[in-house]
Amino acid sequence: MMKSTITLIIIFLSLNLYGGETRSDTSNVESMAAKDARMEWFRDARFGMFIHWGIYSVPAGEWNGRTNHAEWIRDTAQIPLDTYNRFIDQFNPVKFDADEWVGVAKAAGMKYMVITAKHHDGFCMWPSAFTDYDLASTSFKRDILGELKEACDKVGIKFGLYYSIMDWHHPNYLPRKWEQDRPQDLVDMEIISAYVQNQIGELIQRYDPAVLWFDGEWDKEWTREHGEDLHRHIRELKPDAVVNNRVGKRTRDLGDFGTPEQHIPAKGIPGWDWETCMTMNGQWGYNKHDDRWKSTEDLLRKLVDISSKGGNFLLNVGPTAEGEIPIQSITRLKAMGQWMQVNGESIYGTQASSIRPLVFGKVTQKVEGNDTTLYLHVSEWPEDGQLFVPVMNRVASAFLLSDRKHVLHARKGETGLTIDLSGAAPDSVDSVVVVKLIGALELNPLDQLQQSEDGIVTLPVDRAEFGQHHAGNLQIDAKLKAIGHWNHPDAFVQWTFMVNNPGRFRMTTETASLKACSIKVSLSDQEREVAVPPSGNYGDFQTLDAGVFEIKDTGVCTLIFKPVRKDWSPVNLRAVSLIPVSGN
Ligand code: FHN
Repeated sequence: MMKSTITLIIIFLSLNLYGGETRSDTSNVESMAAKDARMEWFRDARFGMFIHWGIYSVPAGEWNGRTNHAEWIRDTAQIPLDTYNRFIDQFNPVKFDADEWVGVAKAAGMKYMVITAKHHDGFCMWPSAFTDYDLASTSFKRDILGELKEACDKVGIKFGLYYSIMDWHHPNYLPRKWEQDRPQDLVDMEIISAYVQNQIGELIQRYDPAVLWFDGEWDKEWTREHGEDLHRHIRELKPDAVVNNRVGKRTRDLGDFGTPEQHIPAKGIPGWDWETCMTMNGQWGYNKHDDRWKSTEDLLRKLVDISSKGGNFLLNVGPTAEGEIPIQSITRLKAMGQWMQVNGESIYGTQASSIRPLVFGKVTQKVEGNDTTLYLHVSEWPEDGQLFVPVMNRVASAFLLSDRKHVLHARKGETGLTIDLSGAAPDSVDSVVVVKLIGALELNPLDQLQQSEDGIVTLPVDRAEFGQHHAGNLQIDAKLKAIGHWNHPDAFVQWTFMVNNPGRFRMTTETASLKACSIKVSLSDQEREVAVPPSGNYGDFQTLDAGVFEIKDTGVCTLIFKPVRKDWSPVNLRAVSLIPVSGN
């Protein structure tokens, strides 16, 4: 017999059993120092495990012959509630072993875990006092979240909970558009807001989560005010909780960190804590058919890329209904852990580096007292054994992180440091060179791209900047020595350079692409769409003449290449040249 949810909520609201005023006038403004102290572990952690697990794992992605479902299956397969609820009786994860799961995360080098306590389907993975749509209604009578929390505490991993505000089961939440059989006039977001606050209070009391990861906040009926109320409620119950930006409406001023999903912001999100969450294959929840597994190499490069931009990586696993993490996830995480064993120092507790993109790889850094340590992540071991970094500091020492006794010689030149690398790369994916600098980082002020004596301006790929934080995977393809993965039509590429001899220039570049498309080229006050004919292969480059542009004045110039959205198709790009032309 369904408990009377509405009555229960009114009771708990009046008794405030799970604490805190539902609306409090005292807004406690947290000082920057207090926030830094609260966020310190999160910023140091850099790497966590996301877990999507629920009764949606029972069908394993399959329904009526289709095999591309996952945690959204009740909606994507339009399964009526009473049919979907049969999964409750089938959910019996007898192979679930919290210590085993936490051991996988620990061995991978992960420092925190976030598991779905309640996803959009509304099913609660704990015994809740506010609904019987919960784990207590299954035949599995153990406290899954409690066992995970205990296992995390044992090994020093922070335990976090994901909670979806959107709730496809609750009678007072919006029914799905295809659910014509469900009453459409019971929607009441005040009841939902009270239900959410009561359940969050219950979760805090039962499991003391270090992170509260909200999701499903996008329906307009969940307002910013609901988010503010919930956030205030959390602060009152657990002042040190780290809360993501989806508690409200994904703004910077409500919640502690940004949550780019399935992509890495091209330039990070400066001035804000952020965390990229990503699936390991193509789905969040378990799908036994989905074999779109990212390689270990790709996952490691993503971890390094994210860390180099000052973000965290929340990497997802989708366990089976029996309670097992897929072996494909386990093998990748084990391999990542082997790299982290040797190189974790170059990830944990590091910050984004202000050094421009370098062709050999990424840079993370640590400030220790008055000095700076650079971690050069060399993914392309230079054939000439020379590693250039445009910084002007004196060097205290340089060595391989994989072998501290392997001391490296660093030469200080007019434009920066050159480190002599000897022998083969210690790691096939990412070898870390440590450079201990004296003092605060000193970038080379003349590192600006300059026009050469003969008037030519050469703009190399490793000096390109990438725009739009949701620029997808736009990046330098070190093997092709080209800008690649230019999938997102909002992503743009730009160079900033100095011109001492203005005039008229013919612009050429080298492109490789499969389909015809166009690029909008902006230079100084000119803008032009340039057709890019296909070269047939991403590795077959052809010279593209972008026409003549005039630069009227001396000073800093910016050249921007932007996709023309219509018919956009990824283009690989090599160096751009501006060659002076005489006459009109
Ligand atoms: O709809 C959810 C999805 O199922 C998954 O939980 C991701 C993970 O962050 N969040 C939402 C999609 O943005």
